[in-house]
Amino acid sequence: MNYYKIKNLEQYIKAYKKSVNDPEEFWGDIADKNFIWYQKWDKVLHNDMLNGDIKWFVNGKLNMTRNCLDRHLNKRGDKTAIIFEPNDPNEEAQHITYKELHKNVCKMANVLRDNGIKKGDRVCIYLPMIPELPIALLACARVGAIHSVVFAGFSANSLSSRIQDSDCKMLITSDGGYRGNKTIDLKGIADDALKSCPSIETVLVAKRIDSEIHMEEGRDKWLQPLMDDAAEDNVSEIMDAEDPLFILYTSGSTGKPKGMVHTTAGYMVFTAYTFTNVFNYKEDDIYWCTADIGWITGHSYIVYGPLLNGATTVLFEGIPSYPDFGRFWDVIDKHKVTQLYTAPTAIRALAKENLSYVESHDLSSLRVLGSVGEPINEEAWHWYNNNIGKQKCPVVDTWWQTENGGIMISPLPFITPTKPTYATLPLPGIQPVLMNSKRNEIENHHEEGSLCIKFPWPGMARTIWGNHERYMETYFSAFRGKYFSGDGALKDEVGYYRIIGRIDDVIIVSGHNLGTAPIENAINEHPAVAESAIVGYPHDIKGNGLYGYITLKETGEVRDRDNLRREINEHIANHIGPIAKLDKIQFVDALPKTRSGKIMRRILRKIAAGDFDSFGDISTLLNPESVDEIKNGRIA
Ligand code: 7RM
Repeated sequence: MNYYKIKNLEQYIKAYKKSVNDPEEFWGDIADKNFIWYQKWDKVLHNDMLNGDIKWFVNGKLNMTRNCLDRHLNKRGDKTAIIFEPNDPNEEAQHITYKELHKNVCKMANVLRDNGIKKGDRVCIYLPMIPELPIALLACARVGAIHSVVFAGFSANSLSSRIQDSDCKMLITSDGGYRGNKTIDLKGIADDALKSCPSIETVLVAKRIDSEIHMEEGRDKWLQPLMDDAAEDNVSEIMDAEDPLFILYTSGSTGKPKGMVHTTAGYMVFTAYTFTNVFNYKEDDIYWCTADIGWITGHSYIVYGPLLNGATTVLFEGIPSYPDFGRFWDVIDKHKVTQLYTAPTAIRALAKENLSYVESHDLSSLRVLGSVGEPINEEAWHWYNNNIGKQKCPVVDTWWQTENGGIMISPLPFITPTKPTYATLPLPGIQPVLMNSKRNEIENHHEEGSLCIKFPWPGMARTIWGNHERYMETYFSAFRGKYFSGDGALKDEVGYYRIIGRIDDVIIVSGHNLGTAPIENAINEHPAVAESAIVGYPHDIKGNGLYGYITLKETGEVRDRDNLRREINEHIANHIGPIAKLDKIQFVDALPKTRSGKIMRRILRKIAAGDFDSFGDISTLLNPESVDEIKNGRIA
């Protein structure tokens, strides 16, 4: 293990060059030296970006769980694989060793087989952050079933449409879940969803909150008794390198969610490689990623990446604000966490609170800090660096997407420099390129363009479940032969990447293409502005008008709203051009955001258009109450 660890700048440069000059040898070598295979591949890469037909480790045979578990048993059998930190700090944490995890995964794999699950079947997993969740993922991988995890904050509607889209045969859920001082009725929501999911034959129910729930005769089974009775021996299924490992749904800018399909070998190699390098992983580390396994970050950097490396990974059931805003710092102190990987939205929320929440805990175990999910603003970066890392822990601003499988652009701690608001350099194997609107590669420094990747990498999603055309259309049609990320970025004078934000949110105003991100960035430069979101709305003359939702900084100073509107528009006119001036500006208390901190533009677009009927699913919002406030204050 760890033949693939980059130890210094020279090695990074060497690895990067090799990965570009001879990608097959580069990845083939990593795959060969760090994993166990039933059978090696015939060819490292089948590369047809024009048709979106990518295969890695062609004809290789393996099982993911043998790489995550079995092979660690000799050396690390008694090492903790998972530290489960419950929602309630007074409930004892669980330390699950590699041996125990292996045993439980084998048992659950047998339960799945006994309940009719075979290689290739889809299993939906709708669980809170409890040990059964990673065990369920791994049990699926062991028997060759394709898992589709649906975040336990999603509504019945979202759950059922995801189950339907991939024809899941089984659902694994729980009686409920804890979230701060609330409980969530997961089984009730699942029952609702299943009214329109005829493909589901069996529901396995884990017990977490001991609530009274309905058990459907002939369909629903308690998981624990089945686990108790299950055999401990399980022979893992032999999987092809390109057999799907999982489907994970990600929202598109329009239409229904896309079921991104990740396959076995490439995803394994890529998550393991990026984990060890981006987090400067060492054998005795206690690594904590605060994401939910319901998102890609949790799949890749709570479960697969860490376990492939034989690491100890923290599974946190709770939220940052419970029982108080010191919970993260308490968990770090308690378990002596060495790496913290979290999102800017959490950092900003915690930075607002009194510093005494931080200062009352010993954070000296920390070595590396990570950020993911959205651009991290300079203020939040410095707060994180100064108060959490005490300027001793490199802050890795990691750029990547559900579609990518793993981290694409990021500093490497202690090896390459960090720079606030920059994700900096591509990892070896990743070939980013910035494209301008004429579809040419941008050579100039500080010129914004579309962030594309011009060569395949092992972790890339291979298709959208049941809809390869949409995959082609979304990712491979804007720039011929290149993967288009949908993000805008620029490069500084030394080649560091700065991610600006989504650019697929383009609005055509009087025939001009306007990206919302650059306008928002301009608005945010106004000293009174905290955050902004721009959407288009139907306009008689211009085709589309621009509607801005703006939150203001809490300075206590009362400002004349009309004056502010004038100043903001003047600023936009100066920075982008008069064409980008906003037609309507609504000051709001908060923007509707998903739990990973992304603004839900879909809702803002509807409100701007005066269409209050169908907001679609707002159950994934962090702050659903913001919607009514915005609706009531709409500018007609
Ligand atoms: C991992 C994840 C993907 C989108 C992506 C970006 C944004 C993520 C960063 C970032 C700036 C970052 N997957 N994004 N990380 N923007 N800097 N470090 O979040 O599929 O849920 O989202 O998130 O816009 O396209 S995701």
